[in-house]
Amino acid sequence: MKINNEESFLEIDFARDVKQGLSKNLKEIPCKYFYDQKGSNLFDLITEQEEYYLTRTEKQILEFQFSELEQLFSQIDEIVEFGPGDGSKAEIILRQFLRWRQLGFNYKAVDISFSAIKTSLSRLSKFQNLKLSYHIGDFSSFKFSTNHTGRLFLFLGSSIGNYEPNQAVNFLKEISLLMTSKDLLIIGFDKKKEISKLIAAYNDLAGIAREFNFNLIDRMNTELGANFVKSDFSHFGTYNPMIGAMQSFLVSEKVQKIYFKVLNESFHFDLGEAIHVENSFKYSDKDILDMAVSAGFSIVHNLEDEKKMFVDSIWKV
Ligand code: AVJ
Repeated sequence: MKINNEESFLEIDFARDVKQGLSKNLKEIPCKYFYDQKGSNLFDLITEQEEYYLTRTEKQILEFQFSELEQLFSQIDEIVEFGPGDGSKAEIILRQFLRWRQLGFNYKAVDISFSAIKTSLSRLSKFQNLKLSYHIGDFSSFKFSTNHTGRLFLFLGSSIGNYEPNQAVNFLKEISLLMTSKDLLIIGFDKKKEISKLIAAYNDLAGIAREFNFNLIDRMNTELGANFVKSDFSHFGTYNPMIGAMQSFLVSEKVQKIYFKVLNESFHFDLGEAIHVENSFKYSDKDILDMAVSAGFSIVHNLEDEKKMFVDSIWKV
């Protein structure tokens, strides 16, 4: 496997961000810290749970609705994917591209998680005419170069849902400024739907979502020398209809102090006090249109499943 690493650097500081987040009145830790090797594997496991309909639904959309779009994608010779996960969605798209024409493509994976980059690129290394590269960092630290025509940006899985709406618009604006009329963006949105379906997706019976959240505790214990006892915290995943987002929390089950060796600092937790660890925003058709317009895009085409659970929206500048 030939992989060019042009510009990878890590612009993340777990210790600094945990210290800042736990010092707040309402404690929080940025959700990007879920994704170390173990967290990335746990996320892949979440996507296989019956209750977590998102990934399965999006793959069906890509598998069955992409084939009519040959004309639309005829210019594309480079794909940049934010958050490739295990690479299986890129694989579906690339197979379709290669059915249309046997050109050499470039594919670049951008992710916070080196583990996700390795998994996705090794999956895609079976494609012979594909030049692979990657960039490690959070999406906002990715520096775009403009010297390409016919680029397809992929931002699938409703990863956009982790951003506050105005942050999401800012990030998408940055992408739009670097796109030409020959470029396209495919962005995945999880739709607003029956609340019980949403709650179930983030509270699977096998407890994988819970384990995924608790991996943050493991990371703080091992990397920051914290003394969390996992049984003294619980996982709480709930839907907030006022903002239209699933929200995940780690909740302290008792009054306690947690000491962090690396920070040489303790943080007090009251009984029932929470650390907010994730938002996963959900979208109506109007939310999607508004976001596209605010970020300087227009919608070319919406691909959706029959039950309208999920949308892959194709945008141009
Ligand atoms: C990877 C951000 C799309 O929000 O649904 C899954 C992450 N968190 N279960 C999501 C996640 C808990 C996921 N995204």
